Amino acid sequence: MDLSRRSFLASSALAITAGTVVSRRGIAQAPTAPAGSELPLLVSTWPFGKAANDAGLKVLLAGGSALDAVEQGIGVVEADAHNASVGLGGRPNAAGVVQLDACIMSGLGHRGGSVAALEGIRHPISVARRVMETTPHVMLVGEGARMFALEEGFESVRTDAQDHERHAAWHRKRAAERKNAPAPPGKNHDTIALVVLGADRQIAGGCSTSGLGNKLPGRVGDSPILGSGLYVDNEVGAAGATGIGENVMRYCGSFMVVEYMRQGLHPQEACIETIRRIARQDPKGLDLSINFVALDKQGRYGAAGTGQGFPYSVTTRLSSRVLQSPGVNQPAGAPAAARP
Ligand code: SD4
Repeated sequence: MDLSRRSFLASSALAITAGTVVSRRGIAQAPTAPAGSELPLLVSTWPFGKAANDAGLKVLLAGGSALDAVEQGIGVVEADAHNASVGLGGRPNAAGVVQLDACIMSGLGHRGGSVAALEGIRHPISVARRVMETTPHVMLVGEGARMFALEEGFESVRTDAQDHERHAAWHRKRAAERKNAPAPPGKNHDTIALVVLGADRQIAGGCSTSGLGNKLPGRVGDSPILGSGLYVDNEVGAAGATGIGENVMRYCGSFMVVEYMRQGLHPQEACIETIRRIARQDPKGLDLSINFVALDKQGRYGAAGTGQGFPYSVTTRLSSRVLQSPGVNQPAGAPAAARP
């Protein structure tokens, strides 16, 4: 850690928001750990993560594993036709095709599986689990991932005729763009990253997204990359990311959060310190649009995002809530803003 714990806390300049406890000294305090009796603990990105948490909790209470909870919880969000950033209802790429990224990790055995740029399959998280459990590989991409899914019995939900028309439209658009400036990637992008600590203290996590809207065909973000969009370490904890993948994957963001927890930081402090470290080095500073959630083996949890932070969902045996993360909105070392 390049900042001592004390100087880190003293120099933290955080947006103080609902769900963040504020001490008398005005310093944002990390959420307290649920007591052991409140386990399992499920933490996920965004308010729509709550539906995943609630489904995952049911799986765990019925005797399922943390890994089952991750797969089935994320499956609920992937199946939600109204979700415009996860699953087949998600945002298409610049060619008008929805290409999905997902990964899953099991702390038990330190196993991982991943798929990227997968087309026409409803549950990429389940395909990722199948890659992990039935192949000697970790990651399959594009047409190979799709062929694997079909061989494994996943239903195809795309039509070649639709794809052909979309590609033709894309070529027409590209030709027009070459004369003008290329279209920027879409701004609207929200990924489900879900990390789970079972009552048996086993940890698992998963991540699923349609990625940035209007991305170039074949672009892969952070979400299916182990260590970037998700990382699970059964000795320490787990972390997941959402936001602009390019700003996470250049730094192995989720791995970094877990490593800060390994050094003793609370999950929330680990998320904050990761963002601050990236911002110190990155030419964009804090203009990164990145967010992390994390939990540790002791059942503590937290989250942080750039700017004003972001909403995330926390579920235990006793409650299921949407909280607001602190926002890291000033570079390290800047004078603290006036606090309430
Ligand atoms: C990506 N990280 O593909 C994903 C998108 C996302 O919130 O998380 N948006 O870059």
